[in-house]
Amino acid sequence: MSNQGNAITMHQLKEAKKELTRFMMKYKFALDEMTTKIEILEEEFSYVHDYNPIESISSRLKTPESLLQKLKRKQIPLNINVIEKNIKDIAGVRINCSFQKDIFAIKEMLESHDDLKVIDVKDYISKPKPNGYRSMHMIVEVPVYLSNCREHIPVEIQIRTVAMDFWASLEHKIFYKFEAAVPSQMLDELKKVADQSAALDKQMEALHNQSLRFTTKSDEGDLFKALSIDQEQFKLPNELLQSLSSFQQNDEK
Ligand code: 0O2
Repeated sequence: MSNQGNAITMHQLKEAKKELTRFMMKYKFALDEMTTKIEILEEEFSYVHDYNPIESISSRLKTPESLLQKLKRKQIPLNINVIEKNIKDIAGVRINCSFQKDIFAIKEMLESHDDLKVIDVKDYISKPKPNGYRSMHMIVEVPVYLSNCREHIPVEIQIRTVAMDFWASLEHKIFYKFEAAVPSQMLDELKKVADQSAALDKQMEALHNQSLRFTTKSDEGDLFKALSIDQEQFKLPNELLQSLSSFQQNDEK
């Protein structure tokens, strides 16, 4: 490649690629931090509570093509500092839950972490989008420790039920297929299905709440026999449990 006039040299291209890689790496580290945090919440929840509210966790880094499209759409100049200030969803985590109440519980848990800074919340559950889209969106800044500094990197967290996720992925596929020009009859149907799906979510949550009020004989029998951590069963001496209970009773007085 020539170095004359405005032509970009191979060296400049290599440097630009290096800068972009360094930039994207920070988001990957933030994603790793965030995913670990959520996996710990998930694990702790399943030990301490009766059920695990997290069905699945997935994460993604925005692809350079998708980032470029977004920059063009929003008319943001192709400059790393400007991108950093304006685009907050380069790192994204999606949490799928069983029930709507879990979404709010997870949101509150994340808000209570002092090392995270919540910079934006969009609650499309209390106020769904006109097309029927439902989900909780949070942008949180995660501290990332690099060799010579600490940076606060934004991560977009989308929290939704499995049903909301099913709807969103169908709607996304339809939108992609029709290149955004979806026939109005299909848009109406999508909205109807979103509302029906939300009603079903509510009914299933109510059923689940009813079932939590019942404890079966076998639940009670198994409860105090062993402590299970990381798929390992630790036999639970009755004496230890009894003494801990009496300590707790004294503390409560
Ligand atoms: P992708 O492929 O997920 O990266 P923003 O453009 O982010 O600054 P916006 O659009 O107000 O501002 O953000 P919002 O409302 O928080 O939505 C961001 C993301 O939520 C989208 O990301 C989608 O993933 C999802 N989303 C929002 N609305 C809809 C919807 O109506 N249908 C579906 N299926 N998903 C939606 P991106 O950047 O569009 O794409």
